[in-house]
Amino acid sequence: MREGVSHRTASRRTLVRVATVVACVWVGAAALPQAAVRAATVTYRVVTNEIAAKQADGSEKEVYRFDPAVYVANEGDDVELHLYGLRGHDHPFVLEGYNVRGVIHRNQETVVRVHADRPGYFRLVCTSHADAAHEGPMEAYLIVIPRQR
Ligand SMILES: [Cu+2]
Repeated sequence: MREGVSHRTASRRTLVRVATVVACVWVGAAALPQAAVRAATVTYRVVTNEIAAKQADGSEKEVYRFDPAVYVANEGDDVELHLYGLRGHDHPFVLEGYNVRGVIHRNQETVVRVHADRPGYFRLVCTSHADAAHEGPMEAYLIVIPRQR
């Protein structure tokens, strides 16, 4: 019987402790800015790819691509793009909107880090292969989802 009483007491104590922890977390989360609660580091591993195909007239056509080419983040996240030069030689690039420029060299990794403080849709463009006339378009898309206010 004493065990039963003791058990009930322990349960009440446990309940009070759990309620206290939940209340602290709740109040703490409410006191922090939303970005601090949700922010994360989002990492994408990307390679430069080349697609070649023989055409009906016998000629060879090739294009360069970022692979994968869509990167999604929430506003407030830190984004890391690990860009590896798998195919092609140099790929100079610009991440529009964040005005980050760099070059991806063959067999090397270039890391782009941005704090996604601007929601929207931003192109990552290789300036050597920017359009169909230059074996492109070699472009990718950073999509930053706006924070709910
Ligand atoms: Cu390129």
